[in-house]
Amino acid sequence: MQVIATAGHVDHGKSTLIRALTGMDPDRWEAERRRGLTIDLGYAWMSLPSGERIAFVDVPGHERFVPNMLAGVGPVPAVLFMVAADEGWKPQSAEHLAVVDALGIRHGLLVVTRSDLADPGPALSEAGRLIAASSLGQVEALAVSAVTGEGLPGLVDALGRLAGSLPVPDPGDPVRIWVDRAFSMSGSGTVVTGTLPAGTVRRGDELVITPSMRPVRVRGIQSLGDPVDELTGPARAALNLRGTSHDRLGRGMALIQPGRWTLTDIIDVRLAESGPAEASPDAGPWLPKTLTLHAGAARTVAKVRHLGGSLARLTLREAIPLHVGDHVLLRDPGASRPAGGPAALVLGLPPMARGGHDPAVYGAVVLDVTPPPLTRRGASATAAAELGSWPDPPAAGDLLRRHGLLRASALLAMGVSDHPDPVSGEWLADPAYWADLGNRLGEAVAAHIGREPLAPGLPVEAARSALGLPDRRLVDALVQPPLKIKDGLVYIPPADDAGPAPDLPTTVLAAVRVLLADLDAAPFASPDADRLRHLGLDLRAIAAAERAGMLLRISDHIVLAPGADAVASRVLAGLPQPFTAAEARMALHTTRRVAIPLLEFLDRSGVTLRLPDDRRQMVSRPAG
Ligand SMILES: Nc1nc2c(ncn2[C@@H]2O[C@H](COP(=O)(O)OP(=O)(O)O)[C@@H](O)[C@H]2O)c(=O)[nH]1
Ligand SMILES: [Mg+2]
Repeated sequence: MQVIATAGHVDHGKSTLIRALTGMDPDRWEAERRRGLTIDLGYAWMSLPSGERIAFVDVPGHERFVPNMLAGVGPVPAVLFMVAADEGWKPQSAEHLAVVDALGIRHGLLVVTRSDLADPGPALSEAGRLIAASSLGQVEALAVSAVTGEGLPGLVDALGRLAGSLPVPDPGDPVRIWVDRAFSMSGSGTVVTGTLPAGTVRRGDELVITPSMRPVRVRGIQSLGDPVDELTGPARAALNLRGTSHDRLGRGMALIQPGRWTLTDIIDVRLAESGPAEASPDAGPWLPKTLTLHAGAARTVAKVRHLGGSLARLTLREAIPLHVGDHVLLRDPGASRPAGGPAALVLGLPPMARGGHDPAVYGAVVLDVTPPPLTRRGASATAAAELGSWPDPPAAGDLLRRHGLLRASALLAMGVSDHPDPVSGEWLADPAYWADLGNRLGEAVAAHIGREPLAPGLPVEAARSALGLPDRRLVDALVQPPLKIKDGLVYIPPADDAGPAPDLPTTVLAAVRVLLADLDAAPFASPDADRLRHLGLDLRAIAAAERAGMLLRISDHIVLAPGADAVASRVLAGLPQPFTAAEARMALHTTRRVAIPLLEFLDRSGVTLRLPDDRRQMVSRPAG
């Protein structure tokens, strides 16, 4: 099945065409039929010659009912965009196209209706040109008359091609049914209908209703009028629910698969690319303080905080189930500005698409559904700089860089299932943050020894709280040599090589052991000033450690493990002679900060000779 929504200005023949295609009247209400005006969403369906079925969601074109239109179009992958031959492009043609574009809908047909009333040529070319500049791009275009029937067989063929070209979502995708109706039916109880964009729902499934997160059981499923045992999206669904009554349900709620969505009332978004008209990139898009946010069939009020560039933080009045990468739409309901006004700058459509009328509609992509609070000074700018580099949709690595640590289940609820191996249990960590935590644990243990030389070690709970970790098991996973953990204490065991312990204060000894463990993993990654300071190693302590033979001091600021100079000279002897400092740096896998003082140290030790052109050459081949 495919689900396709209509779009287009009021009275351009949308409902009439759906009636002609399906034999069903999408105008369900008596008032709609009496007035000949679609007010609410209508539903009708047909079978293509291939057997594939198409469910139509017919939307109102009148500007007063744009919220209903949005609820219909929000969850669908394709639209039938209609323009009347005798009227041409109109304000709601522009507004509906802006909506389609903001939602990022990429599939559709252009149908010029009422071709018996006027030459469809001008409407075809004007609408085709405007649509081509939207997310729909080049679409197949045809002219029809629902009155004479002309063009209808061609439209059915085109619908077949459109249906065949639509992406096929994975049947295992998480279920999120956007509710557009809820009612009670004698005999079956509570029924909700909605669009299921992807995933599979089965009879007997337990789903959760947002925003209350109350669980409900699917007692029965109907689709296009027939009972079915299971249904895979895209589809129109009517679900008979146990565990709730219809008056607690309504449009904009969603039925979601537990654990697969984040119910959130605060999100970071990227607004759609602004057109070339935007004057100053630093000023960012002009945005009202409050907008209406539409996601799927849901609608709520969003308080807007501009972060910088095209990035904004939105605080929602009601929580909505979202994934990162979801397209949402922001609308200024009160806005009616002259075309080309500031809001037009972020519309991403050429001015003509707006038909001289500014619909004040913004598209946005959700980047983070659990954004960290912006408390520190300059936090907005930092957030904008960080989010600005994220792809759409963001991946696990991006989210981890921002959050440091995340449970795999939380990431799944954000809509990201691919992730690196956990560091412990289901905890995922950003590699740089994790390495930093490991360093800080060593520092915390060394500092603890300094404060309480006689204590057997740092309690795990104290370590957890010192590092601000959410789970004690993360401390276990962070313990690396020389640290050990036993009986709930993290400690540094005495070195097991025999010989008298160097005559150093316990604090210095503990800190040096932590340093040597770093250098064991990366022999030429000399600790930086911060690391030395955090470990409590000042110049005096370093000099004492050097006298005790535990560290090799290359310069005031560069310390390595004893023997690192011999290792370096073996590596450098393997290079084509003479060699440059850059070649040495690469061979030693280190930075200029370490390579230059190390080479100077080797010069002084008579291991290398510095040539007039600044290259170096080994003086004597090492024995080993
Ligand atoms: N002559 C003619 N009139 C049409 C055609 N399609 C629709 N109409 C008329 O146009 C008016 C608006 O149609 P409707 O389907 O309600 O438009 P909607 O608001 O876009 O759903 C109605 O009076 C229809 O009878 C057509 O192909 N030819
Ligand atoms: Mg209609």
